[in-house]
Amino acid sequence: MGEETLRAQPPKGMAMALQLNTPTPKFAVVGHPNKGKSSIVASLANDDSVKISDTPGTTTKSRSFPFRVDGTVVYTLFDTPGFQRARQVLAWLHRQDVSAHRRAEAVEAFIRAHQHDPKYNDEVELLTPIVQGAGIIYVVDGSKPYGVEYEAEMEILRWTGQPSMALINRIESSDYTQEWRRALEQYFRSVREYDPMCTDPAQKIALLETMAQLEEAWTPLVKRSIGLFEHSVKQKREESAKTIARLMQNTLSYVVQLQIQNETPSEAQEQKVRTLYQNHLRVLEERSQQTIEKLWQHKRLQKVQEKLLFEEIDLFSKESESIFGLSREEMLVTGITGGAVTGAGIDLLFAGHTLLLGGAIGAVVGGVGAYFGFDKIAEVKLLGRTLGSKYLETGPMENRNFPYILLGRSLYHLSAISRRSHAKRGTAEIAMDTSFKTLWMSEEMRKSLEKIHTKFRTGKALEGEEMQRYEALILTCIDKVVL
Ligand SMILES: Nc1nc2c(ncn2[C@@H]2O[C@H](COP(=O)(O)OP(=O)(O)O)[C@@H](O)[C@H]2O)c(=O)[nH]1
Ligand SMILES: [Mg+2]
Repeated sequence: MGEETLRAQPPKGMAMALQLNTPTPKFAVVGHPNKGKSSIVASLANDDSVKISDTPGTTTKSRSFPFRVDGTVVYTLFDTPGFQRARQVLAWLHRQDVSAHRRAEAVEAFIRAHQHDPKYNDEVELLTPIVQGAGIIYVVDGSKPYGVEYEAEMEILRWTGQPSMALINRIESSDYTQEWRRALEQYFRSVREYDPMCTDPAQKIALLETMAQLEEAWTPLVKRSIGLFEHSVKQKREESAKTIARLMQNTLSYVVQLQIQNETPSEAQEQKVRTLYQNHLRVLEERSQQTIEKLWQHKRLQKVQEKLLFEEIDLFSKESESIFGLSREEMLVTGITGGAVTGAGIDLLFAGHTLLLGGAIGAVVGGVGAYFGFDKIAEVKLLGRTLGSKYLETGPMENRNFPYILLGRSLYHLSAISRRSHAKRGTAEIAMDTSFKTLWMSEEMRKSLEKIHTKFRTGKALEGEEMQRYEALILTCIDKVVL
């Protein structure tokens, strides 16, 4: 047994009472090497620290993953090494020549006899949590044909006498589910399909329902975990809405000042205040994304997100617009109908039409940045103060399109995070297409949002009730983009 198996996780408060009365349900996820056992544990435990690898034999120790909802341990999963010598183990068991009612004892005897035998390390590791009371979740790859070599594994599991079920995980696209079903149903009362890469809560809930039925004593706790899980999904959405609403308010109302000594600001000073402004908005967006990743329990992702996932959609990069998927015309329309037409707005509208005709507009309006309006996100103003100090100031955000770009990016990020399975490793390519916007942005929604964005632009904070209304609007958008 790995050290971590013994690492007690003290339950808190209400959880304590529950745990004292009923044993915490435990499930050992077992099977052949490289069939997705660790992936299933990661998905069921909402834990992206589970070791998942293409190399068979990566897991050599059983490791426990307590699944907590709001600090309450509702069940514990064991990730285990795969069977290596199932046939020899079964032969050993047969040699014990015991009758059916003593088979579980024979398995225990096997573990005792081979505790320190490296040859049977993996079998000892995987059987230990089972003989200590864990239910069995036997995992197979339904994209590979069934074979008799699995029968020794299933037979050993049957000898333990523990409640058990089988999961068919299709790693590749070929489909041998039917033949697997016929074989598995001979050994297991319930056989289900499960895809650890899919994050639809409905799939997980259906599996939990089956797990709840495995053992009567576990039913209330596992059922409770379903309730808590559903509640936590709702809570994550609400917290995400609050986080995004706060980001919007903080970004759109942000103002930065730079004190200067000279009478007329230099080009460099103006550039500096612009850079300060933009960098701060980037930091705000980054922090908001980190908050959301943490909320959705992507601990690992947090550290690598810049490099792996999101560098393509840097807030002020030219790619932002195309990734967000607003056409140039649509962006301009958003800006124009959003409120009074500003000078910059008219310029943009003009520039936009020209460019849409395919002219070399760069030379006329000063580059793509100007065209998209990002150079005019906020005017740099010179403010005089008493006693001769002068300030360069920029903010709040004037660009009418910007809020929708930022909101779109936030929703897209959230959608990607909520769909990212905890079993997923490595880089994911994410590319927003134009259809994304249509999921959450209707004309009605835009109008409601615009009323509030207009207030943000004045730089004042919203009253509590107004902010709640804004959060509710964002939650409506979230419900449309999150599974
Ligand atoms: N595409 C895909 N890959 C999977 C799936 N399940 C597992 N894998 C991959 O298969 C490999 C082995 O998975 P792992 O969970 O480590 O298997 P284990 O050895 O049984 O624990 C890893 O590269 C996983 O990313 C699946 O449902 N779909
Ligand atoms: Mg593994």
